[in-house]
Amino acid sequence: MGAQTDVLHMPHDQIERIQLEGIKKTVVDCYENVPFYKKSFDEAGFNPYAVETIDDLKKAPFVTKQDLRDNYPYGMLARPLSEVKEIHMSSGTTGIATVGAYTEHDLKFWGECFARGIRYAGGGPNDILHVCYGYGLFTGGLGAHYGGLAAGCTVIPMSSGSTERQLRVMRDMGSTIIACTPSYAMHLADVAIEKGINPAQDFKLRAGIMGAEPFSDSFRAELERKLGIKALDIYGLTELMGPGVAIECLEQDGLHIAEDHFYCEVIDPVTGENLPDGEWGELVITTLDREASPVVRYRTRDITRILPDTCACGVTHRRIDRLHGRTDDMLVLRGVNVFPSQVEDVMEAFPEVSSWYQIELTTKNSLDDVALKVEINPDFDFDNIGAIEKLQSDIQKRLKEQLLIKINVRIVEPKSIPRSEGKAKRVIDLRKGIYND
Ligand code: DLL
Repeated sequence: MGAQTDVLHMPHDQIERIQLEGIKKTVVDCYENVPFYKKSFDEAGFNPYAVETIDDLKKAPFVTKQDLRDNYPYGMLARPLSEVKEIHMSSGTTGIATVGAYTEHDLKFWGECFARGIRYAGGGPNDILHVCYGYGLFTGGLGAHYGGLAAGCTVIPMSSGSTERQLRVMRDMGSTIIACTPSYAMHLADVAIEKGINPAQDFKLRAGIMGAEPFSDSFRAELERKLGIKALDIYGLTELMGPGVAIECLEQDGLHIAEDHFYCEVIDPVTGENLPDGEWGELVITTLDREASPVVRYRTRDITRILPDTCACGVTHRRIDRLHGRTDDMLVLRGVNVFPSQVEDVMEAFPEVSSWYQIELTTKNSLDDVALKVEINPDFDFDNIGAIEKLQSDIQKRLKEQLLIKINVRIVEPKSIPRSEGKAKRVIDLRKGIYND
């Protein structure tokens, strides 16, 4: 067993000891080196030198994305710039970026965390990792790249886009593991099939490390079938580290948190109270050994739960459930709360439609108007107007029954919803005149 393997299988009380040490170090580091934390800890009456148990962390105030934005560009750094070797950024709808900075140590453990996903998939030096996450400020491309190197793979740094070239390289080079967003993977599979290729047979792919956006179980099953792979879900975010904060193993029963680097809590998003394991709420994360961008109790807005049982694979690190969406993805439509994933769940019951959909929100007579465009499956006849109309009304009825709101359903032709090379745009909110991302 190598050092990485040991860490993954160590008894949980040993992991907790590492976590307590990491928490103690991080809160003091933040207090002493980041003026924002000095102020916020003092205001909340939180004494970083008095942390004696993991539970003491719960006395620390939360940090939000807005706090990070307010301190753009370098205000949250805990190390001098001379020690920062790489910077990533994400920009949300407001355009103000959040910054994730990395020292050499931070980059090293990032790669090791992503590499765990490759190892969970049974991968290693004999694998060819085809990275088609975007390279650049987005953390997907380089995170997967460092992971591939750390796992000893041969890495093909494709970045996203140029779909036909991706397919050619994948076939010629014999890529075995693919790393990209699930929606782009589906697009790759569909284009391949259209060109008469059967990726499950003609390619050597056997695993995918996919994340950056939510994808339903049925979407995953379709992807696995079309590409002939096991698709493992990977979670991460620019503010914390990029991909690798938590990753699924082959059990596909929740994502193992890299618990030697991150401490996770789940809170009630409204009251901020901690929730017991097993209950759904907002994920809050504290870094344990991040040097350049340490974060204490970061409110991710991502909705999940900590799975209470242990995993059959033998890895002892606790797991979060697959993400259902974000608190800010929640649509409030005529007073009813709806997540796009709930709409997706309803559609799973209709084999006539594909996984490609888009929700469009507009305002009509001062009221929210919700339209759902969903592509017909290429196997079904789009020209049979009677059948299409019946299908539209059946889906509409089911949505009304299950979500209690009226959604105007329109079945559209295959490939009429724009494909994305990165994260899919599932919701277009014309009420605000901007794209939701
Ligand atoms: O999406 C990092 C990443 C790259 C993760 C590649 C996985 C693979 P951001 O662009 O900062 O970073 O977006 C972070 O994306 O807060 C979640 O809302 C969402 N997200 C990330 N991974 C998943 C996932 C990257 N596996 C935001 N399932 C997060 C669902 C995910 N949502």
